[in-house]
Amino acid sequence: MTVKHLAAALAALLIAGPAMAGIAISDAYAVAATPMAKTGAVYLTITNDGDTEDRLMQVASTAAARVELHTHTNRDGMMAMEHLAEGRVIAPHASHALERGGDHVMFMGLTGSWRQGDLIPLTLEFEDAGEISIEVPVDLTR
Ligand SMILES: [Cu+2]
Repeated sequence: MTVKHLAAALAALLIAGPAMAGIAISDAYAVAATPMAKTGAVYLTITNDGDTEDRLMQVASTAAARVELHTHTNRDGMMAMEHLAEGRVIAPHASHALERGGDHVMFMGLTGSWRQGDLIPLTLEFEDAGEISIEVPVDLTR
């Protein structure tokens, strides 16, 4: 392989790269009911720019004893929370919003109080994109 061919192969790899990890996180914010609350939630939007579906498998944080991906269900008019043990599939070229009344990252047993502007560490683990770590600002005004 000539140097020129090698360069072309590397360029092809670089172009192919983003399609494999086509997950972007946006509009993330964290809320707790009161400063004394023992639970909190994070809402955010996941965008999959890739050509294949990906799956949010796990969530983790040092900010709480337990962190789980939850959704809300409506059973006979009763709203209940459910642990999404299988995670959430993100379709290719689509966005999925974790929003109030729907999916959320649930923090149980907060290690400290959440005040306006605090940054909450959160790691999202995707099947294909791998681990994405972000810092989520507490926004009690939303
Ligand atoms: Cu929940």
